[in-house]
Amino acid sequence: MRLLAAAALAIAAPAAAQVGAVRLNGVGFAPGAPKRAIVETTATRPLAWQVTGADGRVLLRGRTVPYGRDAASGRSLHRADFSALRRPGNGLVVKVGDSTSPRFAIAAHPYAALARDALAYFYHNRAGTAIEARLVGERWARPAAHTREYATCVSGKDTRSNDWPNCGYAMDVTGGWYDAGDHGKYVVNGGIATWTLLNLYERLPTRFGDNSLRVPEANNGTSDLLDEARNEVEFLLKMQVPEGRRMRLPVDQPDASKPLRFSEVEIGGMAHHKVADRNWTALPMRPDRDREERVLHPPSTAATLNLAAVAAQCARIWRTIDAGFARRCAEAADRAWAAAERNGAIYFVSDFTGSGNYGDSDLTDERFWAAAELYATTRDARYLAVLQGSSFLQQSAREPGWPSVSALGLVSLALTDTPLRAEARQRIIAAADGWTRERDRTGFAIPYAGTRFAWGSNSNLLNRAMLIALAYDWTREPRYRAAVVDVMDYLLGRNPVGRSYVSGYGTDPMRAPHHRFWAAGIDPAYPPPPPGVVSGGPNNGGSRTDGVEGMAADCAPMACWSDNARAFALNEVAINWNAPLAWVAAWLDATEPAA
Ligand code: 9MR
Repeated sequence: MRLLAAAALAIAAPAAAQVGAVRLNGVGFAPGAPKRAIVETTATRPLAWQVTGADGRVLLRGRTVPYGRDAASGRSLHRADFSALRRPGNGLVVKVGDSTSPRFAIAAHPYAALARDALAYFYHNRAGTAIEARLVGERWARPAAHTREYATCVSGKDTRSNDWPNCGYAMDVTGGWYDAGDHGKYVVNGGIATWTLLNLYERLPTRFGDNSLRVPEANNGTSDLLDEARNEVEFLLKMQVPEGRRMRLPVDQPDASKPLRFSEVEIGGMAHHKVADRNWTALPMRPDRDREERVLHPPSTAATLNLAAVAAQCARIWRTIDAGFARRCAEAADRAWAAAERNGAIYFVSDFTGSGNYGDSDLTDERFWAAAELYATTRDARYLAVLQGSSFLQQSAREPGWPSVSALGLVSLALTDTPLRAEARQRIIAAADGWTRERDRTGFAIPYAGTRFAWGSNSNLLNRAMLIALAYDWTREPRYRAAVVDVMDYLLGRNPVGRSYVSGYGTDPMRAPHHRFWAAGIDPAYPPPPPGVVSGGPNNGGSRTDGVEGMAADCAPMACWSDNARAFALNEVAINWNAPLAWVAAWLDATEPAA
């Protein structure tokens, strides 16, 4: 006992070599928010820290709390908690021994600008329309691209030698957003990204009103956030197959590696999985210079259920804003749901080159999500029956992501006035509890305790943060809001790489994303990324990251990242990643605690 107490009391004056980097959020902190730095050090006893102002004056002192070795980052760590410092200031630093953190600020509303910039991502990436200098500035302006996108189905042998028939028609699928660094437009990823923006509107309906964002629709009397989201909803609606069409497709064959058997299916009401270039285009590539043929890929049940879900959400939101559009969405949702019930197992199993795959062999969560949106919008008992029989209502919410969307349905049930509201909230709160407990088991204090950093790992954290934020809304438990701040702290510099993953914000921000137009990292004639764009983040998924310049071959899981424009598996940007960044930044801004 006595020994322990003595050790806890001793504050070592650290030898210089003992203390490595001091990591923190380089944007800074709201006055009333929790404020933490992570110190890389093998010291076993607490170390003295101090926060100093721009003039060198010491504003607060304390001692670190040793954490020990952290598996994900491969570092030994301490934490310094300076939450007690509330007075606004700029140019502050945390010092531990001879190590000094990057500069940061304490100021009200540190996330206001980031939320707007993160939303600007979507206008920048619109297809089919010119990106205007008056809205984005000269360097990011570009001519309209893919302006008359009439596409027919890709046919013939794919890379696995399955022979795909043509669908026999062409459709106008102009518009929407490009997915990511590539110019593909994928319904499943468009689905989750649009849902996230629309959900942000449902959570904060007055936050991004008319004239709040830099979009061409400003001054039309409608929320700019809705204007932006509608651009993609219109595209998703265009991807729906007209009634009466038939096509030969593989039915109930989720295993893409096996040779496929085709049979004739009535596909009216389904959604095509994607439209994209026939071949991968070069990097860089301003989109209007793309000369590849644009091809539709076959309809899939996954895309159809995504369309049903988002169109149902659209019908509910636009009911009082644009009744005609809301009706169009409602009809599309009905038709998509009916088509998915008829064709419940048309998996996306073709494998043509030129675009990402977005295949998914488990569609139970997509069906749950679509039923939840339709129920939240219509209160029709047939959707209730689907929901009540579903395991997703019986277990903690799962981390949302493009292949795993059940939580999106839970959120919509939790935010609308239905008999399932209380139950849905409980499932989200249970998940938030689990993730905040994970947070307590990690050296960098993030709500993910694993050592597998998947493709787009930053978006997984943001999606967790979004659900944890909702748990805070319903409980007002400070630890939930603190965990959301932790995710932003991590993204903006409090990580073992010591960089911010968001362009233009935080500590030494990301500069060279994998993006065909924001390609200054490859060709200086192209622009750098605009501010507010989040990198996919660390990915320790084996061969995908081998040989990436600037990254150690033996990188610790959380450090497998490089600011490298060719490293698409870890430094790409994407609509479904920037959407939760915007959501979380806007939410933090709107729920700022009193100083
Ligand atoms: O985000 C997707 C990730 O979950 C997958 O593991 C990866 C490989 O299939 O694909 C990612 O999505 C990419 C898509 O296929 C094409 N456009 C860029 C997307 C982001 O990298």
